[in-house]
Amino acid sequence: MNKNDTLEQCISQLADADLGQLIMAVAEACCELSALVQQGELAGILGAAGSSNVQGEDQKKLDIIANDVFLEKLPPCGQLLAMASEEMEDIYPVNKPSPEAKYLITFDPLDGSSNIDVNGAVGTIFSVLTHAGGDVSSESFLQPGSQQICAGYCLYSSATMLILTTGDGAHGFTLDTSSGSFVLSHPHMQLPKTTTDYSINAAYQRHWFAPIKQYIDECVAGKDGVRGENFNMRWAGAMVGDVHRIMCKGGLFLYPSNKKLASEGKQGKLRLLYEANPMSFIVEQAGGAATTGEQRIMELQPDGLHQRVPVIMGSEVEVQRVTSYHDNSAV
Ligand code: P6P
Repeated sequence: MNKNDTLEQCISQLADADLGQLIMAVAEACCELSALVQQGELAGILGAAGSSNVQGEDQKKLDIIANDVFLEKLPPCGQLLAMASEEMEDIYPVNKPSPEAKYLITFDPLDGSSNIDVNGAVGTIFSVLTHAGGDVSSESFLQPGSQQICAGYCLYSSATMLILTTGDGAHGFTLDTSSGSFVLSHPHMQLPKTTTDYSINAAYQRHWFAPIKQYIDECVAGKDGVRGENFNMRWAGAMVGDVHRIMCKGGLFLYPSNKKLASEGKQGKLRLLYEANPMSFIVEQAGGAATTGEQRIMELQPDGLHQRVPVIMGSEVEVQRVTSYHDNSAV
């Protein structure tokens, strides 16, 4: 693969013919979503849909439109057995098992949709699994993240970028709007091992458990505290925006469990199958790390399509530090 090659020119080096066809179908859906997002209100896509999803979250019009684009663009590729989405309670069967139809895809069609009405960063996150055989059910999707064969996100921001891994590095493609092709702009992305940038929603400070409170307090204390250096905080309100910044310059993304979520019976806010696992695969392929604070995210055995988990991911040294604070508090 050479910089400025198109995704079409690179795909055969990233995937076999069947997976390559599925990836190209995902890229086509992302290209269509990018055009819609760029249109904003002119396309009549802003605002609430007046409905809520399985998570009990108010849906934006574009949440539903984005989900529909994926349901339209992906099945014709022929390789999919079924789809699972943040926006759908149950799986969406596509094809019967066959030599070609062997993949399962999970996706968050529009991550960070609360940003859409304020022209903030939004994105799509997806993850591809192979089916172990037999009838397809929601149970078929409950595979550890280490079983993923492909993961990616598309960030609709000042540029539209598709970041993709099939297990041989994480590669960034920028959408050339004049040709409609994704172009290899960031081959073999690598995360710095250390960082002084962190991303967390500080409004939940009073709900944090001790390890997170200790870590953030030390960052805020800066060079006057035990860390001996100053830190900076960014919070995009969209995982794809925060994780992409970290993919480009390093950093630590934290959406930890907290006392408020625990009181609601939730282990975290972000969903394992279509947010934490794909982003963990990408970040690890770029030399970063991803844990719940206590264990590697991609080793978790999922127990439900919409399971939520705590997420600490990014520059390896800082992930290890936060994880060590959890270990110490556990003793
Ligand atoms: P909060 C978007 O709704 C999302 O799922 C992630 O993309 C983002 O990082 C997080 O939730 C934002 O959560 O609690 O800050 O609104």
